[in-house]
Amino acid sequence: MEEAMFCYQCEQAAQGVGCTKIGVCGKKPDVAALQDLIIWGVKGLSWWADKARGKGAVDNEINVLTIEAIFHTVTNVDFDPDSLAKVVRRCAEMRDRARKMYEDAGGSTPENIPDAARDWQPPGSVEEMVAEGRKHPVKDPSIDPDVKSVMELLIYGCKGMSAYADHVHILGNDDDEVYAFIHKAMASTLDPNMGLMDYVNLCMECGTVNLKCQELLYKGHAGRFGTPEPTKVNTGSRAGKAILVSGHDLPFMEELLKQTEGKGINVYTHVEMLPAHGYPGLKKYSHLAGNWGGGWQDQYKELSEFPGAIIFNTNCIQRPADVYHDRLFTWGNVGWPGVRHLEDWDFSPVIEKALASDDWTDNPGKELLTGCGHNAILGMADKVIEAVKSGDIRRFYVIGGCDGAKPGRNYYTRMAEQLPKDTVILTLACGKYRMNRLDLGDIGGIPRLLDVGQCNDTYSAVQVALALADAFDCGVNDLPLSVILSWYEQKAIVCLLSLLSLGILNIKIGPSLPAFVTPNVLNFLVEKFNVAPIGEVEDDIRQTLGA
Ligand code: SF4
Ligand code: SF3
Repeated sequence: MEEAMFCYQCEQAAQGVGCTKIGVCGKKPDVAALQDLIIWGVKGLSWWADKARGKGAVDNEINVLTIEAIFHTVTNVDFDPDSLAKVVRRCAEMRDRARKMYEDAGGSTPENIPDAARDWQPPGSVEEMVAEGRKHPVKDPSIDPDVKSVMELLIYGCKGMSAYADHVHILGNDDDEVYAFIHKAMASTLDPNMGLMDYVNLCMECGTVNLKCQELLYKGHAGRFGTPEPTKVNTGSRAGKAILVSGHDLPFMEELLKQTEGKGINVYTHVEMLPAHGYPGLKKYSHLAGNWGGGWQDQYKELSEFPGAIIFNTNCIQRPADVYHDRLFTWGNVGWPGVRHLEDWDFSPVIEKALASDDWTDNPGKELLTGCGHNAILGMADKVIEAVKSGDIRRFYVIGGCDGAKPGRNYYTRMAEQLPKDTVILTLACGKYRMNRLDLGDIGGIPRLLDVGQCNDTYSAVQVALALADAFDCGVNDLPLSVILSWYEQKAIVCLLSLLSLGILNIKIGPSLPAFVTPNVLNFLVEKFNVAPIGEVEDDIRQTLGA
């Protein structure tokens, strides 16, 4: 029977192979086809943009559309066919513009223009566009499976990096190096002469450029909101009107805090917005009231308990419950059919909805610690180094990444609970919700659980590792440090590529391995980087402690 769709880009891929009827994430076949068409369109426009850049011609509108278009295809971002159809049209427009830019810069008509880069125009209706998208599926039996596997790894790395690049762009901190790489990488997937090792090398470069992108983001945030500092965040509620913000975008949070100031509305963070509380320029707003809920996969229940307006500025959105559907908004690249989308920076519809919604009650909850980025950790470097030398700290664990619905993800909670008391855990991204309510205590005043920040703060965790390696005059792989990742979507993939590009060995990945990685590619990763799937908690603790 013909498959209605095929997608295997995230950890939830059905049966560990791929979603073929409907996405486990809720993605329907029409949305899958439109996202495939967007990726095809991006490949085509990147082909010309890459050539034009070779002639010294760059266009920021093309750059920005590229990353936005790709971001629309990241897991749990855009489920709205109308919104995706608009992106398809923009891709075709920008492809023509990139071609013209190349020709205006003196480029001659190349031979063998790939189909994706030709002057294909999107049909008028969404249905016709869906039919067109089905002609450009992810599966391509004409490509060797191992080559295809690494090619998809590269595309998913670009997806993750595009999400970060979008935040960088919103902050106004863009750098052409990031756009140039994404154009080069996406164009390379149209080149029949590319071999396995060419894509492997591009994957490593993707990891390197992503660290640069995350550095731009870190510096952009710190420049605008100050350096994050350790901050306790309440997980309960305050009396009054309420808005809940989900996603990752911090300038969005600042603007919302400004627009809600003095209106009797408390603003709460959800999932990856938690680290917002650690930035001086955001926590100064007294109505930034607290953090609500656990991992994104629990939103159906937890958002149902939230009385006010709710807005998603990036992933991870899921099918909304009826009880909050009319109080839900999306912004930026996020979309859900029938949910009101805000195009710009005027948040008055959300504010009006919050004011018209029920009040919340005063009910203080447990406190979580966030804001422990490299500046905070290195601020106590002497203490940390002394604790390592004296044996009070035996080992550091980076345990983080994406959260998700699989029952096996309780591995990360049990790991945090069972690690010996002379170990310190650095956590980041939404995977932290598997452990951030545990009381793990401290070692001589150093908290045993340090929340480094959002997934993009992989950059910050890397700075800690590099500084420790420097202090102990050794390589990162010689440090008493283990990295245990949880993955779900494509941002985790690019973070993994960044760690591999630094030569970090022995990373453990769970809860399951990517469906798009073939056995041969997995063998390669094992041989070169000793990457391994997570095992039993007790065995993994014993093994990492060398006990
Ligand atoms: Fe399936 Fe994940 Fe693709 Fe959604 S994003 S369709 S869950 S593989
Ligand atoms: Fe989480 Fe969706 Fe990946 Fe920024 S919010 S990490 S899964």
